[in-house]
Amino acid sequence: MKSRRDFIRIAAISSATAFVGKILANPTENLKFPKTNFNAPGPMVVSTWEHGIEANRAAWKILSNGGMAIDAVEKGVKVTESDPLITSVGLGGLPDRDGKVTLDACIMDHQSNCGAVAFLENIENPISVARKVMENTPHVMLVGKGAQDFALESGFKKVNLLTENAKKEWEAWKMSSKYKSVINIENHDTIGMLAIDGNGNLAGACTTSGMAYKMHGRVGDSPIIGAGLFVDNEIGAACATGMGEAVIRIAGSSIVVELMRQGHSPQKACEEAVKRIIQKHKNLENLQVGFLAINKSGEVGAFSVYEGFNYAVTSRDIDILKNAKYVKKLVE
Ligand code: SD4
Repeated sequence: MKSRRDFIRIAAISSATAFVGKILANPTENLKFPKTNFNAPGPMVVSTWEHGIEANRAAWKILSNGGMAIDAVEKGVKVTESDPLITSVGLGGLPDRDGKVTLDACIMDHQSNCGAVAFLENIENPISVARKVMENTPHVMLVGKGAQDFALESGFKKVNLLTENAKKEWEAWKMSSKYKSVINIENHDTIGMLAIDGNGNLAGACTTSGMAYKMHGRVGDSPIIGAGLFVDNEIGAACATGMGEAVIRIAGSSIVVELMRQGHSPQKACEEAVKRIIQKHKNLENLQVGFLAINKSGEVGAFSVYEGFNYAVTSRDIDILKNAKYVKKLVE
């Protein structure tokens, strides 16, 4: 059976075009970019998968008004977290094999400040909790009950994240699964978002409900700084999507940034990291991983093991969904 992503096209989105049209109609309206002492490329935001289109628009509102990259990425991915129809992030995410929705997220700014939460239940916007960990605690990561207690103390409300739709899917999965966690190409779609603001500063955010039907307590790469996300304001930023275990094994996003530091373009850096994943795994069945990266000049790169990975790019000039290049074709 063909997956929906087999058909995903490289396309300018028509409503997106309308949006860009609005921006281009008066490109400097509301733009208050402070002067910079280097050649900043102008604000832009990139993010993983189709849900990145909507998320980018929320981020772009901030960037195009002279806001900071860190605010843009938080605001952007919250859109995806709060959308009950997206079954791989936040509210509406598919649960673990015990029927519990557990969320992972992290955020990183241009000064290498970072915060993360993992195995967090009943909180709709884990990215904002991660930001509070970054700003209001001496730590980088809080997990499980501790993360939830911190969220509640910080004013977040408890919500039921398991929607009727996700519950139905989980119940159907239970009928055939034998309680076995299996990663496949369809059951995960993290949002990773990277932004450059008008000051030329970078930030990133990554948030997910993780692999569907995972073991209770399992944490993937997405909340791990250096694996699911890495930002180095001197060089660039990268994020990962796909099988978290494989990404962690190669310290994925930090490797992409290091490859850029050594002079590779974002595209080449993503390709090298994917190659490394392929080298480290004998069995590539269902092992989808995709990387997305930007550098300080605003160049973008993306690459995945299998076809089907796509990403959204928004700047003053474009607002599009692109297909990433890949190593392997999906077979029917
Ligand atoms: C995880 N990397 O939990 C996440 C899932 C994901 O696109 O990225 N999906 O392993």
